[in-house]
Amino acid sequence: MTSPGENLRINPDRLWNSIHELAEIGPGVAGGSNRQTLTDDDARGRTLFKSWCEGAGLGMGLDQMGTMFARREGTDPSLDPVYIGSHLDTQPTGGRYDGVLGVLSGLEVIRTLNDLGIRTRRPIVVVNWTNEEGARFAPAMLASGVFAGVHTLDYAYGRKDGEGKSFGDELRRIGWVGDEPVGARRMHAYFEYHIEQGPILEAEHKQIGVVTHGQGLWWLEFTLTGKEAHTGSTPMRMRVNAGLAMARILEMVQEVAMSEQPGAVGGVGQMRFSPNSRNVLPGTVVFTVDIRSPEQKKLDRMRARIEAEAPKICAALGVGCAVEAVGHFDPVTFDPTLVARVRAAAEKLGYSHMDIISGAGHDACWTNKVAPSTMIMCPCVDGLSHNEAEDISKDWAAAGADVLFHAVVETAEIVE
Ligand code: HGY
Ligand code: MN
Ligand code: MN
Repeated sequence: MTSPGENLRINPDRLWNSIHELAEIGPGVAGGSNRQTLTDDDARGRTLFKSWCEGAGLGMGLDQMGTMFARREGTDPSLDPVYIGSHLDTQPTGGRYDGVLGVLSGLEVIRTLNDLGIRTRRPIVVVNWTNEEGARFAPAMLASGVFAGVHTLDYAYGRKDGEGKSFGDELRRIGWVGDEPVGARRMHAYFEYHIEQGPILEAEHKQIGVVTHGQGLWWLEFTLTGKEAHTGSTPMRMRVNAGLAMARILEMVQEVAMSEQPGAVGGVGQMRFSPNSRNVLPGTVVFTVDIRSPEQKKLDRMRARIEAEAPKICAALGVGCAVEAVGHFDPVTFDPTLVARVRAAAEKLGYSHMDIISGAGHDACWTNKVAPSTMIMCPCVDGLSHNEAEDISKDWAAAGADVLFHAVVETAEIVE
């Protein structure tokens, strides 16, 4: 298999400029991004990405979940393509690089191949997966989950946001529903390049993360039922306090995660009080517990303990307790052959690297169920992500994109 010469590199300025041009669409309030899935800003970002892909000579496919597939032909169109993907949707207070770096680095690989006039046997496809974040519509990685056969299309279309709008209606509203059946495509290999979203690579002074595994995850949505009452005139002994129950459950989740160290995390990022009035004890409290571990046994043990303890906490306060798993994937082992190819590319290019486990979930966690998949990571400043202050350097961005270029082109097989 011919490898691209080690002198071949992507164009860092073009990649960097594309990232920051896209960041103008759906800007946050503090320099980051708020381009939530299926919003008008998401639609505008899709349109810009499509225009760039067409400018690079790519044909655009669109499936029924709105996932975008930009294809560069190979010399043998009968061969299964090599895919490069990630996501363009962001958190409400997200950074400029989460997801975007991977999709636009995929486009940069194509642009560089075009510049160099390199042809590959296999087609190469760049993917923008719909709703990776799961911020507006749970669960995360929804479109790649349907693609991998984990969720049905009906389930996905029925997911609702905090205002009761459904995924299907919103996808139709922004005009990005495709005809292509979801999951019909066959992938020879899938690569995802992403910021680490954690502190390890920066602390270890490594430019490249060779991702061997991904943490598993449970999202447990609790609905606690208390009694709405006046916060001033209701005696403490008469209260049915769902807010207090939530606080005690959060404390218990912290204790469960700490008891499983190292290699376990647990916390809550979202909660809703109803009626959410400052002088009314909540009748209902809804919140999602997010627990993760690279070890299946730890992950399952944490879930079991939390689901056993929470009802006891609620019962002691007379609070009703219901729980629903609204997101899950098992710990992931990425394809060893592709992992080795990423590591070899980093070595060939002279970039410092280390093996790493992905702390965050990614679409690669689902594609890994249907095709050989792996990931590449670059450091991020202070390990910060899902925060508008998320930051990386251009050099970090470019190094990972170079490794992506070499690993993908080698897998797609250069035609002399
Ligand atoms: O939740 C995650 O790990 C990803 O950011 N969707
Ligand atoms: Mn992401
Ligand atoms: Mn994210």
